[in-house]
Amino acid sequence: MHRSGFIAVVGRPNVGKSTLVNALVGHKISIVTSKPHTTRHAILGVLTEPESQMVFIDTPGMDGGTGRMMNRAMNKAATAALSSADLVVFVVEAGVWKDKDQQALDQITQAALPAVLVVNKIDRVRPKDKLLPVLAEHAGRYDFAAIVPVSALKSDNLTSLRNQLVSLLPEQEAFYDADTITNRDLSFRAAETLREKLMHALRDEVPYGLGVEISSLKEEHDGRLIIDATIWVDRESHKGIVIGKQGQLLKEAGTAARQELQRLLDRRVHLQSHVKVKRNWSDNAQSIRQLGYDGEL
Ligand SMILES: Nc1nc2c(ncn2[C@@H]2O[C@H](COP(=O)(O)OP(=O)(O)OP(=O)(O)O)[C@@H](O)[C@H]2O)c(=O)[nH]1
Ligand SMILES: [Mg+2]
Repeated sequence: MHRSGFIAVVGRPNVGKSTLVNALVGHKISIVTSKPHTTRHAILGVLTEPESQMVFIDTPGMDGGTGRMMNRAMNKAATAALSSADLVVFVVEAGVWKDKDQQALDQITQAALPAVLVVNKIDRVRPKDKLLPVLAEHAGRYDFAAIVPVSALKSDNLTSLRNQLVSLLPEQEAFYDADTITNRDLSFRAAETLREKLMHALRDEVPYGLGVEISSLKEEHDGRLIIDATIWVDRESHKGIVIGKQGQLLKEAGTAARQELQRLLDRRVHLQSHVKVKRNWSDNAQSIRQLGYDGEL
């Protein structure tokens, strides 16, 4: 008996969806930062086991989708993931319930899909018996197939979650080869890795106005990857901030990205990046497509 299917991982921004997908798949599929609105695309993470294949769809945090075109596209990507899923993993933070959690749940309710509620970040709950009333309260919110407390960060209770998810998938063949872990190519992963390091280093509104485009990616005969990245900022004043004093910030983020890509891809990487002002790119359909959007805008 073989089970497989698509599992949409949804929830409001910053609850730990990407951390969870990475931990379940056992590879870094999606970037993670402490800031909300980190994930901007639907990204597949595939976990293949002898008797199952779980295809997780990591999604941008749902927040109602108003504002700039980029933000609307992010919300559409999350909604679209629901329409192609067999099962939903709805992620919330232990002890927190915000309007945006309710809005995300409203979308799941509309889609009428089987859903597992994952109560994440339980490592922050002390003493542990504080969790019980929290879980009981969630049970009344939807007819969840299961409610599973976890810590994605500490990999706590993930085996139990994985087993419960598999049991809820249809009996069918695998969709992907056993060695496929994501649907995203090298360019996308390189751009995302650099964006993660920049987001870590930057504060205030600067991280949200960043776009990273890979202008060229070449493989040398010796296996080395030569990557050219263009970092978009949407304001002139942000350019200097991204570059940093004597180019320090950009240099450090670039080095961190290069080192991580080398580890991830197990090959030498040469990464060069420069910053370009592209006013209002996040409200421009062509620019958003250039960053890898293939869905409806
Ligand atoms: N303490 C704790 N922190 C966690 C846990 N899971 C995720 N985090 C942290 O929560 C923050 C957000 O994590 P992400 O995985 O980027 O969250 P997300 O839901 O994908 O966020 P968006 O992509 O912005 O919607 C990061 O600082 C993570 O380290 C957890 O189990 N415990
Ligand atoms: Mg994310």
